[in-house]
Amino acid sequence: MEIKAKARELGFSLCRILPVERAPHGEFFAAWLRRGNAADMHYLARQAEERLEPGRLVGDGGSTFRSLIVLGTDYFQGALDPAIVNDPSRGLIAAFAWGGDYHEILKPRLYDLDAFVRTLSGRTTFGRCFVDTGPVLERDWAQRAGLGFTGKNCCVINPSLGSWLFLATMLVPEALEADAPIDAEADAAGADGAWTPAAILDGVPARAHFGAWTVADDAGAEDTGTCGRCDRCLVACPTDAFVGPFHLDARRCISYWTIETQAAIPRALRARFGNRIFGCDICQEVCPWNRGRAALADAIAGRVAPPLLEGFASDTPYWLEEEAFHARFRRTPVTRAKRAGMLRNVCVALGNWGSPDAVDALGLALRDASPIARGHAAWALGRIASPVRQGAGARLANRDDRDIGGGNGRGIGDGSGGDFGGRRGRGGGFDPGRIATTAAIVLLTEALRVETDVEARLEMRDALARAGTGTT
Ligand code: B12
Ligand code: SF4
Ligand code: SF4
Repeated sequence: MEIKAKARELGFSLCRILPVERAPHGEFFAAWLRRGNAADMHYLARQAEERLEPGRLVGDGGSTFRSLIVLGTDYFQGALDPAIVNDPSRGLIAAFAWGGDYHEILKPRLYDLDAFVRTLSGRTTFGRCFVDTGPVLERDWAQRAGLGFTGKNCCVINPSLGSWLFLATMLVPEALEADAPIDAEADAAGADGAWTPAAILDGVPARAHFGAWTVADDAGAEDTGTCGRCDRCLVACPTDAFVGPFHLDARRCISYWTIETQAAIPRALRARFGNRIFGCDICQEVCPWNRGRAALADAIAGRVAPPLLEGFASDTPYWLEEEAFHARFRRTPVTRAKRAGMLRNVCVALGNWGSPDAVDALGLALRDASPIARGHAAWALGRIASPVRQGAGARLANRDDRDIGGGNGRGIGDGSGGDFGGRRGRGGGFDPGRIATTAAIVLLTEALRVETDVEARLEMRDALARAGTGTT
């Protein structure tokens, strides 16, 4: 069909067409919202009726939409070397954000596709194009159209391409020749026959078998995909964000906390974030459907997994200064989290790294304009200062404060050795870990004295208490 060929020419990997109807799992979405699983993503509740029934969306000139074109774009660029993934001194950015902003890249392609459909039909009004930008249940439609099957990790998985897919949709007034829709009801029954949306909301057993999905490719050839009894993604999620298969509670998801909100990250979750500073790919990385694809060229590793301290250096202060942040991340999805949000995320990763090398950087974050960032810096310093983490036990109580040099407010990487150059401790031998630990406590004490913001002050007080008692 000409439209599909055009979609491919424009760079879309998958394209299927459906008649406009009610979303197959709209009620599941509504119940998910009612349960509070959307956290603070209030925009999801807007235009609720249109989201469940795209036919309610009107085109310009009041035109009615009859067809939904569903598109998928493969964004896989290669797998990161495990040595980088597991390096706590680096911050990991989710793969979808390794390139330019996908909204900016895909929207013009969608407009071009709409222009093509217009030339075929002679239409003079515009269609409506969405890529994560409108009240459309993109995954539900992608599954219904047969772009892929719904994995237990909630992602749409194409049997050939895996789940590294951007989804997009386009509503047009033409009644186009449609593809045969996947029968969601039959699929949802599963092999055990009891996987109703209500059961999924409550959490069906992770290892239950889920039958098979027949997914058609562009040429109409059929392929079968299924999670079967696999539960790797559900088990691998470090924050236990899955209530069960197909059901994610955003309030526990790293992706939500590091991208979608500027709020304080719940303390109980922070230690589980590891070095993920923007989004999270764990539930996709472990998926067998994503195996066997090429490795990432080393050249871009520095960009997608930057050393955490790099953005604090005086010549690249992108975690600290707005201008440097925008120069570094301009036109990439990372700007969604904003500089202060990213500094917050980086502080969490630095706390999880737990290295004395991070104390200077956290000292700078402690003076940031954002109270949320300051609070998270305090938390991180508290972790580094924790005697448990340093393995120093109660010895910290007898620390030698003369180990600490004076504060000078200078950045790291400027040859000054930062605020805490430190001197040799009397008699006990040089122990950089202990010096930094003590430095962290001094920093926290100083900050607590001058801090006026309630949240950050509470965080500092607690971090100091933790440092004193050795709990993390
Ligand atoms: C809000 C949102 C989030 C939230 C909530 C995610 C979630 N699982 O609900 C957060 C911030 C956590 C998030 C994270 C991510 N997101 Co997001 N997100 C969205 C957004 C804007 C809305 C999704 C939504 O409505 N969620 C509510 C739940 C209930 O709906 P749903 O996940 O779409 O699931 C539907 C179907 O699965 C179906 N369904 C439910 N149960 C069942 C059972 C069966 C048997 C079947 C068949 C279907 C089915 O019903 C649901 C409602 O229709 C969409 C864009 C859009 N407009 O759709 C992108 C989108 C879903 N996100 C996307 C991506 C890439 C991600 C991340 C991978 C980013 C990252 N690396 O950090 C992670 C993945 C996390 C995960 N495992 O889901 C892609 C997904 C691509 C794909 N292959 O699936 C989308 C489509 C954006 C895009 N245009 O490409 N995201
Ligand atoms: S994106 Fe990460 S935190 Fe969110 S559900 Fe997947 S593994 Fe869990
Ligand atoms: S990891 Fe296993 S259960 Fe999860 S989506 Fe992939 S196949 Fe399905």
